[in-house]
Amino acid sequence: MSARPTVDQSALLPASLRDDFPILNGDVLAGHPLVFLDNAASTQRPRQVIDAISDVYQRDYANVHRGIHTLSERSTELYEQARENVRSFIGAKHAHEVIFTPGSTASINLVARSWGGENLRAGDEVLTTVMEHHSNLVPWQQIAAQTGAVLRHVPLTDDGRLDMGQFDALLCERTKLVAVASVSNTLGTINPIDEIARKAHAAGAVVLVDAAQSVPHMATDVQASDVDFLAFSGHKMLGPSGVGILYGKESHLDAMPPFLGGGSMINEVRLDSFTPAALPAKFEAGTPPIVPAIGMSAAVDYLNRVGLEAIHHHEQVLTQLAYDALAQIEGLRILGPAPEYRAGLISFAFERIHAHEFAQVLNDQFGVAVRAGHHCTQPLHALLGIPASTRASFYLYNRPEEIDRLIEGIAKVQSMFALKGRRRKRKQ
Ligand code: C6P
Repeated sequence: MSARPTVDQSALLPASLRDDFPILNGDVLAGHPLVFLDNAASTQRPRQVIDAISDVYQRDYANVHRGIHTLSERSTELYEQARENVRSFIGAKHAHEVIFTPGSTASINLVARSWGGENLRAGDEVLTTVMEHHSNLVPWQQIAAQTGAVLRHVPLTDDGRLDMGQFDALLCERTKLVAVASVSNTLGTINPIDEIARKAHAAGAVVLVDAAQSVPHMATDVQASDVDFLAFSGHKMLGPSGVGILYGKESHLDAMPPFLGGGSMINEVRLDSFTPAALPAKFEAGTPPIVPAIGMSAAVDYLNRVGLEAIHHHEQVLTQLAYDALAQIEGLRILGPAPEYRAGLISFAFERIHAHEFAQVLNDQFGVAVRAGHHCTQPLHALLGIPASTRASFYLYNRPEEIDRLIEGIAKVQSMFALKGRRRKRKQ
């Protein structure tokens, strides 16, 4: 089955981009070239990022902000340049509003513990949504249990978008913080962050955006969107694992207590007390993710060269192709809204085949790597009435031919399972 004729493909990025990614060209799965459609979990790295990492270790590595020797100065300079690069990438006002963390999860926990611990009282409300990743649910549950704050959840419309009527109804003077994903990692839904921030601020609430699934794929401007906090991960945007970002407005970060204590985050330590360092060091206790941050900066350079607009358009084409083809498959349920409301990922479920079994065969026999499971959105899956789903997620290096491989694989795996089912019935 070919999905291709229906969609205008002129917005696709050049296929030659793939040459930058050694893993896409070097590896073979199940005798087939690798079709990597698990980019929402983690992306692959271009040679430019791999080289940047290798170069630091070979030429410039030492701990940062500690030594006065040449290598420490060099690695400090690269580390701080990385911060400045990320600042400009997300449109932040100051480089010290960019905190390096181990990833989105760590960034959200930092805000929940530090901002939440300081600002939430019994009866205050944190408004989040039913489509959140566990990383934007559990930290709020934990701090709510400690402070007596109450969690509220914005429900979905029938087609898997945020019910903004309910958002308006739930937002009230008790709401102290709104925590929402810019893109759902399961439904693919793009949420109206600017509108949410505007309304939340009008109600006196602070806004945290879990941008793990949007920063890698579409242009971000934290000042234009007027968000208070933004969290994302390097490994989902061509960078290394082990590094992520917490963006926070200076006024919030300045007023928040340090989250972790230790080296680097202090101004002065006495035996029984300390004074915290200024931003951003206040939130970067211990040795930070030095080389991952420098690698992430190289990933930012790569994304800037290709262009976030172009990447978004490329993914829209792939998503439309996949959606049109998946929608024709009998017994397959697409989760989430129509392509115009979604980013570059599609989760789906089968009536009679478990997602894990399905994804395993798709990988082992057809070389197509997708994710199966609850994607760390168990409450959302429970609401949808399914234990798990299969997810195909796209990035700048994916091609229409790979969507064809996915669709062909699905058809074949479905007929394999149907045959197995018939045999089992005959035996009974
Ligand atoms: N989602 C997925 O397969 P970390 O693991 O800290 O880098 O990112 C956590 C996270 C937070 N928010 C959203 C919306 C996410 O999608 C993720 C990571 C991966 O969907 C791994 S569970």
